[in-house]
Amino acid sequence: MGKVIVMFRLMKTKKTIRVDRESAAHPADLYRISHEAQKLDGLAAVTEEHLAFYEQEGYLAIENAFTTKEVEEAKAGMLDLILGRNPTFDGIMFEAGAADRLDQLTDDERQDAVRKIMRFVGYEPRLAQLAYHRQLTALLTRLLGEAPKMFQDMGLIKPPRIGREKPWHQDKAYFDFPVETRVVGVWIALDEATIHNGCMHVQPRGHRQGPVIHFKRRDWQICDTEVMGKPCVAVPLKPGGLLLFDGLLPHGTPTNHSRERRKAVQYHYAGESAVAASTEYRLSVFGSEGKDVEC
Ligand SMILES: O=C(O)CCC(=O)C(=O)O
Repeated sequence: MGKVIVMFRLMKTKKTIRVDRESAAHPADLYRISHEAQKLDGLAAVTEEHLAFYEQEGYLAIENAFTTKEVEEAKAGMLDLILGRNPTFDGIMFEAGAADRLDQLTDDERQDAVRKIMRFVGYEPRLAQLAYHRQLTALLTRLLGEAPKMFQDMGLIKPPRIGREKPWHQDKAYFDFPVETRVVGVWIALDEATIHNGCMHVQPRGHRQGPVIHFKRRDWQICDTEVMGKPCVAVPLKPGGLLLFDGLLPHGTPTNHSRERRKAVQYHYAGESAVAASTEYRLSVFGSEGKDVEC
């Protein structure tokens, strides 16, 4: 999410926090599903045929990519950051609805007040171990044609009932890379991600149309009318499952109206030789309203 951030100063602690601003509800049929994604079992199951599927469709879903232990450790690491156990870490963005009562929240309530966590890998080895996992690195090397360089790490939380939509977008609209530079997103479920609590939804083959102009509406996003009626694949995943997706693949997640938490982490990788482009270039490709946005 981009400049829809407000700084908020807590009275009690005098600490400045980042809060995501409220946004309107999405149209009810914006995430109407054509079908659910087929999933592989484990990172070792990926064959050349599956890589061809990724090229064609723009995504690949894999259950059991990480063990229960790895997932539990990652969740514990994320919780420590949320609960402020690392005082030097300030990459947390809270939900707007909770901003005025943050210093009164219990630990449980506090984790349900978080919208996202950013740039944590340098602070939390239990989250870094997913990003640099040996088998994942090997798979990314096959997809990128060279060793991967991770350039974005983000924890995405949809708290029960108030977890908001991330509207349809292409991740490359947020990253300053030439459009032809290969970018792979890896979205990892830490809680079970279901159709009811806001799992990923992708537009299969949508990466092949190239860049789509984005607008600042509920977020920095593709217009609803551009997406409506196009094929939509839901990608529910068990904890430890992951979705690989092309940097140009339109995707989004609906509101969490359920009682279930949905925690995920997302890492983005380019090849180690990739060279960044300018923000002016990115805006000329994806639309001029996208200055200073972050996905
Ligand atoms: O996990 C989510 O809700 C959406 C994540 C996403 O698509 C993004 O931040 O780019």
